[in-house]
Amino acid sequence: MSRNAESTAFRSALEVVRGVEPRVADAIAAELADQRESLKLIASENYASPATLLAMGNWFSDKYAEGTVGRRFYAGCQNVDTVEALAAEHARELFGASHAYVQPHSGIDANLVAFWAILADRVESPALRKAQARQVNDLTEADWFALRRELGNQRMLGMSLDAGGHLTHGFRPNISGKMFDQRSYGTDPATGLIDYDRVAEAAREFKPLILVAGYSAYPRKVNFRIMREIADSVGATFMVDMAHFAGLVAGKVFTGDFDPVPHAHIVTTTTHKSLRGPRGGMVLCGPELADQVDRGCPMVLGGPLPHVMAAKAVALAEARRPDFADYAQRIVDNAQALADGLLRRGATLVTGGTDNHLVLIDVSGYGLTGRQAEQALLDSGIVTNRNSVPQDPNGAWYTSGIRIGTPALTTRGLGAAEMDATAELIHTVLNQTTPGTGPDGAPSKAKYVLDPAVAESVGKQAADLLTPFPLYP
Ligand code: DSN
Repeated sequence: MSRNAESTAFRSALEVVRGVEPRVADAIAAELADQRESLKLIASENYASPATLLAMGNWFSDKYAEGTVGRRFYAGCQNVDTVEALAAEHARELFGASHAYVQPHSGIDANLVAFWAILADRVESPALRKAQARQVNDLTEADWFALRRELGNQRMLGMSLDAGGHLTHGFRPNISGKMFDQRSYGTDPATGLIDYDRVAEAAREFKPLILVAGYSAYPRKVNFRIMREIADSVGATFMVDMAHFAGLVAGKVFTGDFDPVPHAHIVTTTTHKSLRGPRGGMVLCGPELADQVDRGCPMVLGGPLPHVMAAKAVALAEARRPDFADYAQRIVDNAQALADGLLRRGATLVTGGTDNHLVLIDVSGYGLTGRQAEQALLDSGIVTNRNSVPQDPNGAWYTSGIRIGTPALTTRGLGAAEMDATAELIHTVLNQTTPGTGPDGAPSKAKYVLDPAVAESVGKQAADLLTPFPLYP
C-alpha cells in the first residue's frame, strides 16, 4: 500500500472520530505528534505498521467468539475463525511451534493461561481430574475445598524482580505471587549475569512445579537448553516468557540454545514489543498442553478480541518476511552501539553491556535515582522508564536504574551513528542533572535540578536526530 493511501486512511478515520468527540481525535493526533517528536526508548514499546493498526479498527470488534476455531459458544463466527486460524498458523510457522493460542489480551493473560494449563496438567488431585472430565456434579464441597487448596499452593521458581524478572513470575503485586509459593533466582553480584549453578541449586532445594525463565530488564541472552536441563532434573515444567525478545526469536537472532521454543514446555509472549504487532498476548506449546491452553477462554480470559487477532495475523505475516530478520539484527546492533556510546562516556551499565534489545544504566553513578533520571530525560524529549537494578537500594518505586531499548527507534530506521548521538544526549542530561530537595530542604529521591536551557537544547537535538526518519511520513 502506498504511503498516500495509509495517510488518507488515518486522516479519514480521525475525521470520523472528530465528528463525535473532537477531544478524542485531538488526543489521538497529539499522541502521534508526541511519538513522532521524542526519542522513544522504552524497551517494551514499538511502532506497529499501518496495516497492523488498520486491521484493528473494524467490525470484528463487535463480534463475540468464546471458544476456539470451529468450536464456538456463539453462532456466526466463520470470519473470526478465519483470522484466528491465520494468526495461529503464522505463529506456528514463524516460531516452529506445534501449537499456538492467539487469544490472550495481554502478557499477563498469556501467563495466566500458561499457569492454568500447567496446573491442570500437573497437579495430582482426584477432584481436579473429575472437574477436568466434566464430572463436576460428582464433586462434594470437601472436594472443591481440596481442589482450591491444591491448585493454589504450588511452587514456582522465577527470576527475581530486581534482577530483571517480571511481576507475573511470582511477585506480590500480581496474582502469581499470591497463589504460588514462590522463590526466585537472582544474578551474580559481580557480573550481573545469571549463574546457572545457583539456579540449579535453588531448583534442587525448592523443587518447583514450574521453572520460569524470561525477563523484562535483563540485558543478556538466556541459555534455555541449560534451564530446561535444570527443570528436567527436578521434574519441573519449564515455562519461558519471551515477551521482551520475541522479535529477536522471530528474526532468528536468538537461535540454538537461545531460542526458547525447542527447549520450553510452554512459551508465552506479548505481540507488541520487539515483535511489533498489536497490543496482545500469545501462548506456544507442544501437543501435551494444547488442550488445556485452548481452554484459556472462558477459563481465565474474557471473550477473544477478533479485531486484535486480525491484527496479530497481519503482524505475524510481516514478521515472516525476510526483512524482519534484518530488522531484528539491527535492534541488537543498535542496542550494542548505544551501550558502547554510554560506556565510552563513563556510564555504568548492568552486566557491562547488552546482547539483546535493552540496556540498563545504573544511574547511581550520576548521583541520581531512577525517578530523577527518568523525569530529567523526559523534560529533554527522551522517553525511557526507571527500573530497579539488582539489589537496588532505592526499591521498586524510585529505583537506581534507567532501562532503554532500541526496537522502536530501529523501526524508524535509526542506526549506529544515531545511537552514538543518542548516548551523547542521554549522558549530557544525566551528567547535568543534580538531586533536588523536598519542601523541608531534606534530600529528595524524586526532585531534581536541570537547567531548562539544557533540557531545551537536548530536546531540539533529539528532534533533529529524528527528522531524517519520519514516522508515517
Ligand atoms: N510492562 C512491560 C515492560 O515494560 O516491560 C512488561 O509487562
